[in-house]
Amino acid sequence: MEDEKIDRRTAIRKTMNAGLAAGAVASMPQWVIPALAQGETLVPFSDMPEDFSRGPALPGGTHFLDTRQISDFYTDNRDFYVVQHYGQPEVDVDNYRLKVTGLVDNEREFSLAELRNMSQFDIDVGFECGGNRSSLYDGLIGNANWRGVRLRDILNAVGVKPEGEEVVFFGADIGSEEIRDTEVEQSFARSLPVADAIRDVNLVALEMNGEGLPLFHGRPVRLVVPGYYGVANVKWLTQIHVQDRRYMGRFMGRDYVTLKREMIGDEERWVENSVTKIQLKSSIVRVTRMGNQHKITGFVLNDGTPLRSVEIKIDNGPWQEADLDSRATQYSWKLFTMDWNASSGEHTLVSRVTDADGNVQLTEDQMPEKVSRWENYAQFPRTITI
Ligand SMILES: Nc1nc2c(c(=O)[nH]1)N[C@H]1C(S)=C(S)[C@@H](COP(=O)(O)O)O[C@H]1N2
Ligand SMILES: [Mo]
Repeated sequence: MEDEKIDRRTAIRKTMNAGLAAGAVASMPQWVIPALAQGETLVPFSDMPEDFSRGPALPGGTHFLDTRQISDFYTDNRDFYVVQHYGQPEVDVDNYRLKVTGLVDNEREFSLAELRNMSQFDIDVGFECGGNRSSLYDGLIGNANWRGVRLRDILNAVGVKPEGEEVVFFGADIGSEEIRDTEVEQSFARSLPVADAIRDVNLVALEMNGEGLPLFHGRPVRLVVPGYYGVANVKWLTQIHVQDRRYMGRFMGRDYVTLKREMIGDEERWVENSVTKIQLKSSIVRVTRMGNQHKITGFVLNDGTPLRSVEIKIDNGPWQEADLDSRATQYSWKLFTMDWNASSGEHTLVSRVTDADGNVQLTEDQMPEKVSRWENYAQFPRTITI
């Protein structure tokens, strides 16, 4: 078991470094985003300060990726973005228990050993914070291989009662919230309707890219809900509770709530929605140069709906189809590239993604009127001087 773990870790590391490994070309997938090749340079965007750098992830802090540096399909665990709202609790791993309570046939607790002994499943999942945005050059983002127990297997092991409607996931982190004039201690928590919770891709994750979950990412256990914004992926998961009504805690009912203007029948109204499924989005993050040849790289995130195309427009030219990374899977991020014979001067580059249902990524002008900071998925034009 330990050996198997190390093998997996090495295998994932190997793919992470594939761009650097000389002899590995034959066994590589058709196309892999390489790290900077010899003689290749990063071309600075002119819409971004040159010294836009970020330090390493630090205890308690927020960390974002410098998206210009994205060069691997899997984000290194030490560089995966970090966001949390009530600090980073150190869960006692030896005495860890995942409690499952509420409208179930058998309330019970799972130790880490018990979780490890259940059937394990792994899946590539990329996500961004619901508050990711162009002023951060989309840095609150990452893509990893997650491994653990299917949430469905845990729910089946306890038996959800027919009157169970909603599954609530509580983290070990606790913060103080003021509601009107009353201070209350609340755990970070999110919920899913039972019908969404039993999707077979939802994971109670124990590992990230072949290693036990790092502290910053929820050690020892976190929820991963593929196709959803980061906020759904409850870190430091300690309790799952089934109830017969909607859960209305801060991160479902008040915060991570998008407020936008919509037509409700024939009335224009301000409407709230919880931040849940990732909206169709693409973004250009990197331009490299090798000799006279330029290459544009970007990412796509969405809710897992298959894609029809990713296109790039340069200045006022036509939309041209980009190449998708062949390692992309349904819920991973999808990196794309396009070769570009750039002329010298100032250029504007923008990407747009279209899904198989015909939804086209919106321009900033087409976005709904929105006053909240969440769900920023408009096309993002970048400027660059060649
Ligand atoms: N327990 C707990 N889980 C949490 C949070 C939190 O504050 N506490 N923040 C959420 C938010 S808003 C995001 S964007 C993701 C970030 O996950 P990461 O730090 O592993 O990238 O974790 C989610 N899970
Ligand atoms: Mo977030």
